[in-house]
Amino acid sequence: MTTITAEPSPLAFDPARAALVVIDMQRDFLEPGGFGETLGNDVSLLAAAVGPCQTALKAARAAGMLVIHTREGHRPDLADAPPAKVERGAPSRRIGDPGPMGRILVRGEPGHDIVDALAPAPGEVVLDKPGKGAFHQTDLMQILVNRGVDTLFVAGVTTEVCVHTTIREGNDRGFRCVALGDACASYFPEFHRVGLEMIKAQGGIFGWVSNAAAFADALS
Ligand code: C5J
Repeated sequence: MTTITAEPSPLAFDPARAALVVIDMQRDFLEPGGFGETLGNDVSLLAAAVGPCQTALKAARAAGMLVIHTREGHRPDLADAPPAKVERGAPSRRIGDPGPMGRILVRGEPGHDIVDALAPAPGEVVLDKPGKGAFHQTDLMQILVNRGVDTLFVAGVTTEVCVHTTIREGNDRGFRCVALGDACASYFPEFHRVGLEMIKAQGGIFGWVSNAAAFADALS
């Protein structure tokens, strides 16, 4: 067992029963020309999470912890993309439309890849998900049960969308969920700040908030 400094309280955990889940650090969200930019966002705001994600990945790999990378995206025929998602809003390009990094948010396209700086290592789980939450329509629960995982450290983008949804899903499924705050980012700095506040409020209503350096310290 080891203990991580976190809010609202320190958390003791067994690294052998924990996983690092890195959410959607894909070119489609972090680089110009992808899904994030089609929605009118300044994608450069997400770059702040890359260094802390590298710190967390290095620590988890050194500790032999289960590492899971997720990717949000859809089948090329969009059969798994709800029309309510595809038709929403007024993006410059819709899901499935061609863009400079291939078709927007479609599996197998360059934009769907994880950014080079955070490329999965051999043997790490890469989990494709059609929704915002990593448990929705994926085999994540089975993977975690098979490994006896009880604690999730969650990093990635965006804080208030896919990170939040995954932490809420994980909490309801009985996992202790810890957001590594500086390893998460949002197109909306205020949403990032408040998103982290929401997790740890009320005694940790659905989890804990820590940071990448504290995660590395706990594993050293
Ligand atoms: C969004 C995500 N923001 N990965 N996806 O649409 O948070």
